[in-house]
Amino acid sequence: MPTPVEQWVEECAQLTHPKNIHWCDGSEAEYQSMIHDMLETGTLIELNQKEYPGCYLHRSDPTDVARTEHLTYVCTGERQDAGPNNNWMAPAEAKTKVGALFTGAMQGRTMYVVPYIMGPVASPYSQIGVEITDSPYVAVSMRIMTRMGQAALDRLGSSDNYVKGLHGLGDLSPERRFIMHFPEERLIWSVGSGYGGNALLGKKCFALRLGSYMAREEGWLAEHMLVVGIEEPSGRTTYVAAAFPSACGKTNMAMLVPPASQQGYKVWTVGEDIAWMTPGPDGRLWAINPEAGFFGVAPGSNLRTNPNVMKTIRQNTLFTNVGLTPNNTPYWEGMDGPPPFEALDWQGQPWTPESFTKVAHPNSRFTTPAYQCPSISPEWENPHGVPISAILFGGRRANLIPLIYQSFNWQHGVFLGASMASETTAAATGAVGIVRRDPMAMLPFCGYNMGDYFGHWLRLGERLAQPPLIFRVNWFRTDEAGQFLWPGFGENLRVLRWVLGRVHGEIGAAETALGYLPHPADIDVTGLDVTSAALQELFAVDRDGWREAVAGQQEFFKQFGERLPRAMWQESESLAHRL
Ligand code: O2Y
Ligand code: MN
Repeated sequence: MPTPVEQWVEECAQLTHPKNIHWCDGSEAEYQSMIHDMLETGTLIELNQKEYPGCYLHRSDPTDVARTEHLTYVCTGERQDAGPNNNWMAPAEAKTKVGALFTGAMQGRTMYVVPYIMGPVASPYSQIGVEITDSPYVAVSMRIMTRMGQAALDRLGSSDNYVKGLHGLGDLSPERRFIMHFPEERLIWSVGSGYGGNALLGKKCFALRLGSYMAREEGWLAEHMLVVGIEEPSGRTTYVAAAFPSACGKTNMAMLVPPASQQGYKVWTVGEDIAWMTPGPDGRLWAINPEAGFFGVAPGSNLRTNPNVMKTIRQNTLFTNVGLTPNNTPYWEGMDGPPPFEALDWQGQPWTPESFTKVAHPNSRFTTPAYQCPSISPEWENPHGVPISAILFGGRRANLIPLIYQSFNWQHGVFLGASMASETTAAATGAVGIVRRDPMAMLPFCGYNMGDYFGHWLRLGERLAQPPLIFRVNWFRTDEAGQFLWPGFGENLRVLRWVLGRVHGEIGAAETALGYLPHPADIDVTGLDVTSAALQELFAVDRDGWREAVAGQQEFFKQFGERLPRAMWQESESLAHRL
């Protein structure tokens, strides 16, 4: 009698007609054999094994270089359940449309069956997925990013409780590319892309879109958040989760290196992109990192911005769409040292520093095992997770939003997350400085109506006897000349110390219209080039600017109609009243 997963694999094979089927066991021998095959076909290029042992370069199709939100759908029975935050298609229509693209699509190719666990192998909070793919690059990437192979099959046994993901490269044409989520069936169909979030289905598709849907049904949170443990000189470690949209320094904060002035502090990385958080029996919120690797953006990474990541990626790493030096080492804009005199760009074309093109694609990536990170937390695989004492909601805002402030309570904190917005950077969109609403950094990743999502956050808070404190942060305030008012990077630890002081009831605050703001004297700026005038500005409340902002927030909220919890509207009204 076939198990449910064997039955589903057979159905997918009937649809896609692969030449053969390979069930991945996740072993080192299997990984090496797949790497060997990809070197033969040119899918991978071997990098300098002396300098980058176990590292390879992959070049994707030039039209397939990033997640494609306009081709990403949530296919619920009712359109309203996907909400205005998602593209929607009726499940039957989606199955017909995309089923046609899968029909016979794996002819002459190997179908890889990739069983995987999201979360530590033995954690009660972990979940199982199976991705079927015709891309060996996706299969080996999944081995880095998840706990992949036999352990997942052993845990699954004959159960039907897993997320199904069918992925096919198709012809890689954006015209025939679709990333479809069927949350009511715990099913993902992705065709026409071999890149990142579109193809590594455990990451954004499962851990966030389906994850958020499952989390609402089951009473937990699937969030686009890093998690760090901050150890103080006393030895006390406090865990903090933080949500930031793209290009706000999330990876850098997850691997923050305390500057020399902050001796005795240590930041431990639990996760750098996604957190699954569940109320524990003790009334605290417990977080696991569902991933086992980092799929980080390469350009801008260097020993100054993120020394930990630079050490992590020196071995066993797949690089995608970076440049290649004559010494067969990876190269990207912003890497340490002078640029090479000549190189190959991300498409394999000759490049010199005089070229007017980029050597690496702005969204070029490294896929690297988390355990290699020098700052990885000793608790990162604790099956019970880590207890979260504070949640930060951040964004990139040149004006208005103070460096940090604390919400009055959980409900007000949910409002701070729901009203989050961030300015775009050139790397992300080509347009600079446009304010985009991105509640809790989840706009592209919430797998259901965001009005209901805010309601789920509110209800979950009621179950927490010791809820985390919630803060809003903004490392990116500038003066009239466009100069940053705050140095950022490792110096952000000085701001995080205020968070720790609040968590442990050791530091005061000023009650303002926005929330609790630090007394400027409570932020240690010793040795920094931050004047007291700059500090005043970082904590000023621009009442006119805020009145305008509230009107913008309310416009955004209105699109959720009846699905918006009344409490969110009341919070915006209360803020308007206080201003
Ligand atoms: O473009 C992609 O496919 C990757 S996007 C990504 C990758 C790692 C972590 N976060 C993100 C994101 O868009 O938030
Ligand atoms: Mn992300």
